[in-house]
Amino acid sequence: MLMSFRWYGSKLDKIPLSYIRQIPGMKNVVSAIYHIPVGEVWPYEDILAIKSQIEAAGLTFKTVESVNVHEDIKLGLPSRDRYIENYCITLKNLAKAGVEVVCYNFMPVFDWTRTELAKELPDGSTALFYNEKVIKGLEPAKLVADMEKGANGFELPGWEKDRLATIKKSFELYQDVDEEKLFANLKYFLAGVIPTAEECGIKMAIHPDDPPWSVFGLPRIVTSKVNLERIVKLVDSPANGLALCSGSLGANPANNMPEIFGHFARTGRLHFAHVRNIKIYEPGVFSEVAHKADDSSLDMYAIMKALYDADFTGPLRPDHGRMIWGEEGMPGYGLYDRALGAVYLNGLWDAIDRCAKAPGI
Ligand SMILES: [Mn+2]
Repeated sequence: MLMSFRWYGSKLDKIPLSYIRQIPGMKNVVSAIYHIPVGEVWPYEDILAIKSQIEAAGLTFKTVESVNVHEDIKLGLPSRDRYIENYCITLKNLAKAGVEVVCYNFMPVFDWTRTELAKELPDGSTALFYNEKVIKGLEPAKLVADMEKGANGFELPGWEKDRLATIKKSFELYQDVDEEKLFANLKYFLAGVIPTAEECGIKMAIHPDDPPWSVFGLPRIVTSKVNLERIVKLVDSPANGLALCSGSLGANPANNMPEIFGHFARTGRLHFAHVRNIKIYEPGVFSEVAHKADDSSLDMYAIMKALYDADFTGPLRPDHGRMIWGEEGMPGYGLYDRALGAVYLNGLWDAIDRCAKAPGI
């Protein structure tokens, strides 16, 4: 696996690349072009600019998260063809710059959703928190306002202002889109982009819905192993793969994360891994916790072992971290706890590797 760290570019991210470089075992940066509106082409020069910044810091830029999918594609509107064409040009530009994996998601209207961005944990750290009961009594517009208020002045990924400006209208448009329609729209998108991805050597990686169930009555389909199997077969190509995220899919205890990671890694459809821990308090109520958490719901060792046993060589990153040691950063994306997460995962990997190669020592 290629240990990676998400970075939002020098304008949006206050963490310098030189600090990321100092995380033991850190190799690769996961980033994106943030100033181009969703649906428009990412210029090759802009991709080269961020790549050269990253490489100057001694890291590689092989993974993009995310090239967002325009809402018209998810809705299946006639204008989608233009956006799919643009998406293909962006893929070609990324491939030309050496990018190998492109992550995206297919969640209607909202990206990842939480009801609290700084829930205090028993040790005094804060973490992202989700409570389905709170969502049920909330207007979507209020959730958007709460997310913005709790973001410490950062624009949260997936919660960009232009995306949310038309939220009311978006809800109206989704009245006619159920899960089957969303599957059909995803298939149309994949049929449009996968041939280009194949041709230029890009691996497409769809991120699970977070949380992996319907929010505000909107359809969500990237939620379970059964649906993931269906998605990789919509267009049956090795370029059509997954970005599995333990903290997203794992919020539903019915999803056996080590088994799912192992299965898709073995079948060559796992292109990107997000590994983090959560604690489920009751169905639909969970918080993110440290990677090493004695009181948690996911087995980090079993996930890493499944990836190791499947010879997973793709990028892997710690996902959302807690806020610790007084750090004031973008919720979920501070330096300290994500760095601890990376080191913990590297430690597990090294130990698994050592045991496999020299058992008994
Ligand atoms: Mn993730």
